[in-house]
Amino acid sequence: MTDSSSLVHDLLRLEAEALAAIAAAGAPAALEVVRVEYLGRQDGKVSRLLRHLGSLPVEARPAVGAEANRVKGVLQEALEQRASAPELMGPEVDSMSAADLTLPARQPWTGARHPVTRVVDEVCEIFRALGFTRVRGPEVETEWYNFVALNTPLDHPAADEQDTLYLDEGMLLRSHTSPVQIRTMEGHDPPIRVVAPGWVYRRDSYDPTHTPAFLQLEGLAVDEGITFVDLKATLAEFARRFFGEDTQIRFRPSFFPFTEPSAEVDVKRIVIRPDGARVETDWLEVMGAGMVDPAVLENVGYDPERYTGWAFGMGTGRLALLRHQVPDLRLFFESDMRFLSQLGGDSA
Ligand code: 2NM
Repeated sequence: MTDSSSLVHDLLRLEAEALAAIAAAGAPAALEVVRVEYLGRQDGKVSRLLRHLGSLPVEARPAVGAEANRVKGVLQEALEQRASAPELMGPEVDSMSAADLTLPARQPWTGARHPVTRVVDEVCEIFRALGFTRVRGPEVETEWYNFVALNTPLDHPAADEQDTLYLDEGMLLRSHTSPVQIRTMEGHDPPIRVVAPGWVYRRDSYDPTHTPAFLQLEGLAVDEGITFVDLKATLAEFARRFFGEDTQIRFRPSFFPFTEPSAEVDVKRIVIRPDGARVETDWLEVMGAGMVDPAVLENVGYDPERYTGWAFGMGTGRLALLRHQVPDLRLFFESDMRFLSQLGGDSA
């Protein structure tokens, strides 16, 4: 039969031995070896010693068990303390203490408006200064608002299922923001001066110059005595404010069902090259425009003998491409911060 005092004596000897081994461990791996040697569940020295507990008289067991638990607690505590000793914390700590605390702090993350959103806001701001109100309308539309009211018969190619995304029951995803102009004219008498930015949808490819959804921006002015001269002067002023004072515009004849006459509008810009040289760009197409067809005015209940108007429409992603000299519209959809942050921008 084992004697309880000799068991306690052995425990105290193990405790002292283990504490010395812990203090001597010079690396995390060495410390782990010490832990397993003394506190290992199966084969640790403390566990092995306690196997003799069963051969003690029953009344002697609690005191020895309590002493064993105390020793385990002391060793556990000593292991943890040693593990956090600076010389055991590894090379990360060494390089941290060598960190250059005079380096500037990292910039905290700040959000910013998307480059295309910035273009939309800028264009709206230019037109606001010229007396135009920003308006919006639904993205799910009827054939009437998207086509028929705009003098576009449903057998016109634009209304084809090849080009337009149809929903159930005669509803569709608007293919331009012109329905907003129709709704505005229905709800208000002239004078009208509005810009309508918003998402529009087409059955289109996804490539450098096309995306099946894009942020379009259309403008409309209707009043007594409005002429093509007002259209040219307004768009020329817009181009100068958006692209720069030296920007020129030109009109080329075109066709839209809702305007007559109609034009494509090109801009020619002066860009300053990195070496400081001022160079002219080619003529670049930026929008379509024209005098609102009298049939459209009639469809919203205006008297086309009394009122005339003009309208224009542009893809704002294309404007953002020109502004930042980016070659591919898809970059604006792919939310790659490495790209977006290169285009600068404010926090908003
Ligand atoms: C364009 C080009 C030309 C346009 C016409 C109208 C409305 F409603 F007044 F008839 N809204 N937008 C228009 C005219 C749009 O986009 C290329």
